[in-house]
Formats: sequence, structure tokens, C-alpha cells
Amino acid sequence: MTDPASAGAARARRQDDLLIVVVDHPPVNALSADVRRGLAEAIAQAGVDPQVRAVVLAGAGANFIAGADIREFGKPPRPPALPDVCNAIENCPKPVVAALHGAALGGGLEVAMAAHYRVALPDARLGLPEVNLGLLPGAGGTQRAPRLMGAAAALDLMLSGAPITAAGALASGLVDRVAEGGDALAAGLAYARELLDQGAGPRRSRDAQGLADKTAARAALAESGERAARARGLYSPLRIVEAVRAAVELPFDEGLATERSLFLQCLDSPQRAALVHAFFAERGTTRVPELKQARPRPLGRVGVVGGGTMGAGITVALLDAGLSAVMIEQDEAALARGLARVRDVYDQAVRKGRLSAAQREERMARHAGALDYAALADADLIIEAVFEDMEVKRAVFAELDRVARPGAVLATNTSYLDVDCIAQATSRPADVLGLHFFSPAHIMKLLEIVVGRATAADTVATGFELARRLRKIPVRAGVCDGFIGNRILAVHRQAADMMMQDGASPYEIDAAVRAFGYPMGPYQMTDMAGGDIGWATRKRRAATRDPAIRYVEIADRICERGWFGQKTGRGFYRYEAGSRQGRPDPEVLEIVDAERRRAGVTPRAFSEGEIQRRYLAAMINEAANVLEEGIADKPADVDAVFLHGYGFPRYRGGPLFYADTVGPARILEDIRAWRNEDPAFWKPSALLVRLAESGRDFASLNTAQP
Ligand code: 3H9
Repeated sequence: MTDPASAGAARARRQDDLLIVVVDHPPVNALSADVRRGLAEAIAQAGVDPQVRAVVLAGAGANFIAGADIREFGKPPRPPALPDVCNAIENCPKPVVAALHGAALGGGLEVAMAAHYRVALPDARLGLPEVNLGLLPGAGGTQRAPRLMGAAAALDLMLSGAPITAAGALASGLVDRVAEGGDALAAGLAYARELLDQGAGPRRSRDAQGLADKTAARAALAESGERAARARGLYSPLRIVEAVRAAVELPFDEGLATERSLFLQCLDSPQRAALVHAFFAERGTTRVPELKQARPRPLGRVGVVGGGTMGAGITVALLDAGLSAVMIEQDEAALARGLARVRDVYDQAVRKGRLSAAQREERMARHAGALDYAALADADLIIEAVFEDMEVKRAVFAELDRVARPGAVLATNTSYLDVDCIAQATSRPADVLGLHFFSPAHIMKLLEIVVGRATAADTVATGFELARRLRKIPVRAGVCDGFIGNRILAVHRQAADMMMQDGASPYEIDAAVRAFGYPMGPYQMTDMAGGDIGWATRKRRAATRDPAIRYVEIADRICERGWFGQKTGRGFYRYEAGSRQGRPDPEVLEIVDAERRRAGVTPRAFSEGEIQRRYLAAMINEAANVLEEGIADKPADVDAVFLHGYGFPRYRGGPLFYADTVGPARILEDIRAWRNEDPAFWKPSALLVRLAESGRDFASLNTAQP
């Protein structure tokens, strides 16, 4: 007999003596206020209804529950609170079984842990990813997970933020069984029936014995405390450790109270706001007009022209995504090198245990090489990744125009050059776009989708579809020198170079940028990428450089000595053979001094704060120009570019989110003050001026979306 009762986004219905509670709140069953209320009402009903002997909790659609509703953070809380719902589930006098499939994350896993028994389908992913949002599990997760799986495994789950599989959850005690497959609800019902047949009653996670061995638990805390302290600048990891310490040392209810207070501290922290912004920024990049207007073209066979570092990296990304790729090179030797580069990546992955030999062979079997462009005749998409030179690229595109089938998408991986000019080398500019991968292309998440004047909407849609298949973060960019990322990078690198000439050492600048939260400073980055790359770009731009902008020659002096960074053992830093750890080089400081003298500069001191202010202001001002010119559609897209392509600290949300935390008016004030010393460089962006003078912020521009 069924007894349907709808309760918002969590529906309860009785089936014989079982109460089935299904969370049905697309897209991911997040725990909105309605879902929480529905769950609370269902559990209350189960408690009082004499016909109900057990409860089964499940999720509709692709997931169990993906966690708290992230959109509610920072807004006034709406009852019932999730911790209360979880406590009510745990205190239910009838056994509660959670049946997990898909994502059981954050608050979703906390609901499952509050249940008395857990069964998971093999596809389930269980995790406590709150740390990625600057939070800690705040609905009993820090207290229940260690009791179920031990302190070490629970701390790892919370500090890594990475989900584990159903099999892993079974091994660690987080779930009781893994069902064969099929339907989660059916597995939950079968389990509940078995439990009733065995006469099993509620079994509360608060009473689980995972922390019985206090010595082991304290050792795990000590180790995790060190790990959390190493998490550069992050606020929540140390608080996660504190909450688990409470689980180890205090009675359950006191532990819950400690967790609550630490959770609220995290919720109020600027890092939480920044990390939640980052979460939505990277999902919002696909809100582009073309995706509303057109469908992607087919994407099965892809050609890659060029087997250098970029071409090989792009090929690996394609093969990893299940696509077939044919690589074109100019001669046998270059092709052999290109194919070997791809194979090397897979050999390393096999050596490190990340891939099986069979997987490597399966991927390599989808890869072919050719010298003749005719091999591209049936490709759906061709990505050019040859030498960064306009004439070379135009020649390649003329050739592609000759061989590609009608409707094939032709993409250039240029990082600076004019995509319109490249497109004009073909008779089909509507099919041409830029796909700017970042190196190493099979690892870096960012993909700038560069839309030319003539690019058709379905060509753009195909670029976005490729990004989806490659699991990359696509950001729509307009045509200009350097698109979004490299254009802005050039300007704040210039600010750094000017500070270096005016008195800050490269080591002070790197240290200040690291102190802001970057993994490395700009000169360490140069040394890692190879100083010759920037040198070639500077030479290329020499003729068109704005003569009013000060040109700092220090990096050229270093390159002239053949010091290209890590690969030559010397750059801005010195490297011992085989080491990537550079140490400051007194000879570099002499070069810097000599250049200052030559430029007639009397060096002055720069504090860490001033270095950061100038570096960031230059970045933000140019980002505002990029928005004003329509090169980027919205501020959050610029943030996504810097988070995923340039190492901007995620807990600061991206340059324009950060700009809002400082305030556009204050940044403008700085730029206006510096304008006196260098009017050509420190030109306030018209957009920054408008925002500052109207009291608005960059976030206000994120809302006006297509
Ligand atoms: C937490 O639980 C705190 C508690 O401990 C304590 C509370 C007291 N809320 O990623 P997708 C949206 S913290 C609201 O593209 P996928 C997302 O914005 C939370 N919305 O899909 C997107 O919207 P749109 C801990 C959410 O299949 C749409 O759903 N949980 C939420 O690639 C599809 O998302 C997490 O951190 C949410 N929780 O991946 C899990 N989640 O279509 C966060 C997603 O408008 N979520 N949306 O752009 C994920 O990791 C992935 O979304 C998931 C699905 C793996 C679930």
C-alpha cells in the first residue's frame, strides 16, 4: 500500500512498512531550505507513524545529494538548519537507510552519515569537499566521519576535498555495503527489508568506535595539523583539524558545538566568499550568446598540425578524452619527435601508476601521424599548433583551406596573434577560431576560445563542446594581442619590471607575489617557462612597442648571456644540476644595478605591500580595459582565466573579485597617484573610473549576462 505525501523537494511515500524519502531537486539535489524541510517532515512522520518500521533515503536523477545549497551561503539562514535535520535523522527511532549513487558530497554525505545504515552503488562518489569552498563540514561531518572511518581517513577526506569511490568507502567503513548496480532506491529497499528481517534497530554513527584508539587518532591529528599548516594561506584546513580534535577529545554533543562555531567562522571568512565566487565563475563561463544560437558541429576526428610541446600536449588531451587525433609534421624526423613526445607522456603516466599499459595502448591506437595534409581531409576539427609566426600560420591555414572538408572547424592555438588575419588566409573565415591552450595542454584547465570577426556561432559552439569533452574551462575571448590572459599578463609583468628597475630586487618581487598567495613569483615563472620565449616575443613586439612606455631591458641582458632559466641552469636564479629550486644570484643583482645606472635611476626601497598593490593594480586596470573593449564578456570570466591559467590564488577569487574586496575607488586612487611618476603606463581605465565614481563594483557587471 502506498501513501503518497509530497513535501517540497523531498518527497515521502509509504510502501508497505517502509517510508521512502526521495530528494528530487534538480540539477544536483542540493539541500535547499525546501529539501531540508521535506527531510525533517518525513523523519518526523516516520517517528510517529506506527505503520512505518524503517526509512529509506535516496536521491532522484544522477545523484544522491551534492551538498548544501551553495547559493544560500552569505544569505540570512532559513530553517530548518542542516545540523538539526541530521540530528533528527540520527535520532529517528526507526532504522534509516541511505541509498547512495552519483554524488554524495558535503552536506549530502553528512545526511548519509546521520542515517543508520548506508548502501552505495558502484558509481557513487563520496566526499567532503567543503574545504574547496573555504568551509568545513558543518552538519556533523567532522564528528561522524572520524567515528565511522577513523581520524586519519576522515581527515584525509576533509583536507583533500577529493571524493572516494564506493569501494573505497566500503573499505574505510564509511558505507556498509556496495550494491551490484542498478537502482539505488531498490538497493536501499532490499537492505532495509533485510535489516527488518534481522530485527536490526537504529545504529547511530555517534556511537561508532572509529576513535577508540586515541593514540592513533592523536597521531593522525598531529600529521594533519602539519599538512593543514602547509596549505598556503588557507583558512579552513586548520579549523577542520580543530573540529576533528574536538571529535577525538570531547563528547559527541560538545564536538558538534565546536564544529558549529568553527563552521560559522569559516562561513564569515572572506575566503569562503572568494572560493564560492570561483565555483560559480568557472561554471558561468559557458553562458555565451553563441551557445543559445547554435549547436556544435560533430567532433570525432581531430587533426593537430605541429608536434612540438603544445601540439603534443593538445594531442594527449584529445586522446585522453576519447577522441582520435592525427598529427601532421613537416618531415619524418619532426614527426617522429612529435609522436615520441605523446608516447613519453603516456610512458611516464604508466611508470607513475596513473595509467595501465593497456590504457596507454588503447589511447595510442587512436593516434596517427602523417606528413601529408591530405590525412586531414576527413577531420571534423583541425588545431594548428605551429611556430608563433603570422606568415607561417597563414601558410598552414591556406593549406588547411585546400584540404579540409566543408564544415570542418579550423582552429589556431596562437597565444597572441590576430585570429582575423589568420582566418583571412582561408576562403572560410566563419569556420575559423582560436583555441588557446595553456602549457602543459593536457594538464592546464584553461582554454581561451577566441572568437574572430567572422567566426560563426556553431564554430564557437564547437569550441565550447570540445572544452566540455576535454573537461577544460572554456572562456570566450575577443581578438587582441594576447587575448584575455596574456594581454593582462604583459601589463602587470611590465609593472614588475618597472619596480625592479626602480629598486625592488627580482627576489623581493617574487617573495611579495608569493606572499599574496601565488605559488611562484613572475621571475620564477620566467625561469620555469624559459626566458627565451618572452625574449622572442619582446623582439617581435619591438617595432610596434609604445615608445612612451618605459622599456626595461634587464631580462634582455640576462637572456643575452644565454641564461634562459631552469633549462640552462641560470636565469633570474641559479639552479644546481637537476634542481628546480633556484637560489638568488649576486651576478643578476649586478646586472640589475648596472641597468639602473644606465637608465639613470636612483633605486628606492619597495615594501611587500607596495609591490603587491602595484602588481595587482596594473592587472586590474588592464582587466578593466579588456572588459571595456569587449575582449572578455564579464568580470567573472577574467577571474576564471587567472585562476586556471596563471596561478592566481583561488582563495582570493580572481583579480576582479579581489578588486571588489579592495574597492575600485581605492585602486583608482592609487593609479591616479602613480600617474604623476609615469603617466604613459598608469592610465586609469575608463571602466574603472566609471565604477569608482558611481560607487559600483565589478560584480555588478556579472549579473548582466546573455
Ligand atoms: C556543504 O555541503 C556544507 C555543509 O557541510 C554544511 C552545511 C551546514 N549548490 O558542476 P556542475 C549547480 S558545502 C547549489 O556543472 P557536474 C552548479 O552551479 C557543499 N548549486 O555539474 C550548476 O548550475 P548551473 C559541498 C549547485 O555534473 C549545476 O548545479 N558540496 C551545487 O559537472 C550543475 O553543476 C560541493 O561542494 C550546490 N551544492 O558536477 C559539491 N552543486 O547549471 C559541489 C552544483 O546553473 N558540486 N550546483 O551552472 C559539484 O562538485 C558538482 O556540481 C557535482 C556535479 C560533482 C555535484
